[in-house]
This record gives sequence, structure tokens and C-alpha cells, in this order.
Amino acid sequence: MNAFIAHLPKAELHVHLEGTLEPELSFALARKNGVALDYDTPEALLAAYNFHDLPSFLSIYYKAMNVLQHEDDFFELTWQYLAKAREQHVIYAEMFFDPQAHTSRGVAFDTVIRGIRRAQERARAELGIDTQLILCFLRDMSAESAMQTLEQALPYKKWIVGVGLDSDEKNNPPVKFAEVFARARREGLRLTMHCDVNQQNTLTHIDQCLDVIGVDRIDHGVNSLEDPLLCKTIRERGLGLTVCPISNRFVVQNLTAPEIQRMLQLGMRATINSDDPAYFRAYLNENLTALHDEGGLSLAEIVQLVKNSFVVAWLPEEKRAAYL
Ligand code: ES4
Ligand code: ZN
Repeated sequence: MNAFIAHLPKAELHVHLEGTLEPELSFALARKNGVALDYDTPEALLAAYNFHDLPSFLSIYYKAMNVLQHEDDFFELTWQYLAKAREQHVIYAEMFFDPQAHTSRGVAFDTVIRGIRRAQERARAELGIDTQLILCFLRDMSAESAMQTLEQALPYKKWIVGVGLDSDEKNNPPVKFAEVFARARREGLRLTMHCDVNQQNTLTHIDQCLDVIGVDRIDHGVNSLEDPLLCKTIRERGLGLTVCPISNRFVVQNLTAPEIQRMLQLGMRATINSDDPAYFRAYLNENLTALHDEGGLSLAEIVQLVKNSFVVAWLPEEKRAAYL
């Protein structure tokens, strides 16, 4: 069964490129760029990954990004993720990046996106893996900062398929960014937002995503199961939900396997994703395998989840048809 999962052609729709920064690459970049790390070895750094909720994870995640400084660093980050994805038979990926986490420390937007783009082009040519980029705004920064970031991104619009919203949800509802997302929509970009599991006012946030923002997908969105009306809207609109089981196990101590099964029963388009694989120590295959081995999901359920990713991917219909 695990070999079957490993060899299935898969898509990943919810992976933060900054969350693919492996401790070994952190150390290599720290040495190259003259950045001091708090730990002496990659193993010691890994041992300090003691997060148990979203804020404790995010503080470790943002601190680690200081080693990413030059275009080549963003190339290497993306290239190493895509090489790993290819090994796992991921044939298509939509990848988030957090430009404000870099521009706020003096790294130019152009530096970030050019490095990522070069790796995407090389991966298409050399690994046969097709990818698109989703720009995520940091919801704990201001709406003005998000709007400035969108404006910085517009000259590169042909390299970006959509926009998302991530980081700390507490006191940062979707409506805070209504204007930014309306502008992104007018520019022809797709829209998604994180509604992480069990966050403050999560049902209100999901409702705002559907009613105010008009999202094309929801990242996580597991709590929608608590409200039949939200489930109905998600099902009727055919919206994808990008669920991240092992991320959930770290952040809310729960793989959410029964919830994923329930979504499938209700005809909601749940997909499985890795979120921040270098931190949660699990890429896509490990997430799917955990759902089978520990969550009790059947082979048919796993196959449906994998298929759903291609169904809700932001692809032109002829490309989608070729995958399905
Ligand atoms: C994230 Cl797990 C999670 N939640 C919200 N924002 C994020 N950015 C990276 N990982
Ligand atoms: Zn995420």
C-alpha cells in the first residue's frame, strides 16, 4: 500500500516554499551568507522544533528565513523542494511564497521571485514537474502592506496564478483584506485563504471567505464541518479544501482523519497536502501514508483525495484533462 501511494502521480496545492527549508540547507546558507544560527548542527536545530500551536510554529518559521538573502538562495530552496517532490511522484505543484517575510528584512521582491522562477523553469525542463506560484499575504501585517505587496507583484503577474492569506489568524479576519483581494480578483488572479483548524472565530472566517471575499479555494477549512450551511456552499460551489493532516497533528494534536473522511462522504473536494514539510518532517507521501496507516482511510479514499487535487487545481481545462 505504501509503495502504491508512493508511485501514484500526485499534485500538491498547499506547500509554503519557506516551509520546505531543511535544516541542512539552513546551515549551508548560513555559512555562505555569514548568518549566525542559534544551534551548532542541523540535528540540534531540528531538536529545537518544539512547536505545539500556530504562534509557536510561526516564530521558529520566520526566524529561520534570515538565511535566505540572495536570488540563488531562493533558487536553491525551490529546487531542492521540487527535486524532493519529483522523487515522491508529485507531477504538479502550486507553491505558496511569503514575499513580506523577505521584503520586511530588506530583500527585494524581484530577488525572491526571480530565484523561485528560475527553479520552476529548470524543474519543468529537467524534472518534468509543472508548477505555479501563489503569493501569500501575511495577515498579521496591515492591509496597506498587503496592497503594496500586490502592487509590487503586478509587473510579475504572468508568473503568479493567485493570492493567498497566511500567518497568525487571531484578530486578523478575511474582511481585513477585502479590498486587496477584490483588486487581485480584478487583475485576474485566483483567490484562496487559510482558515487553519480551531483558530479564533474560525467559522466566521470561513463564512467571510465564502460571502465577502468569494474565494476559489480554502486552505485547511476543516471546521466548516461544524456548520451544515457552510458545507452546503462549499459543496455547491465545488470549492477545494487543502487539508494538511500532519501539520494539523503538530498544530492541534490531531491528524483530522475522520474529518477528511466526512468531507469525502459529503462530496466536498478535500485534498491532502504537506504545508511546511521541512518543519513537520513529512512530505506528501508521508501525509497520505499516515492517513492510511494511522487514520484508517481506505485505498479508494486515498485515490479520491489524490484525484481531487487535480480536479481543483488552478489549471486550464485542457491541462487538467490531460492529468485526469
Ligand atoms: C502556516 Cl501552518 C500555517 N498556518 C498559517 N500560516 C502559515 N504559514 C506557513 N505555515
Ligand atoms: Zn499553510
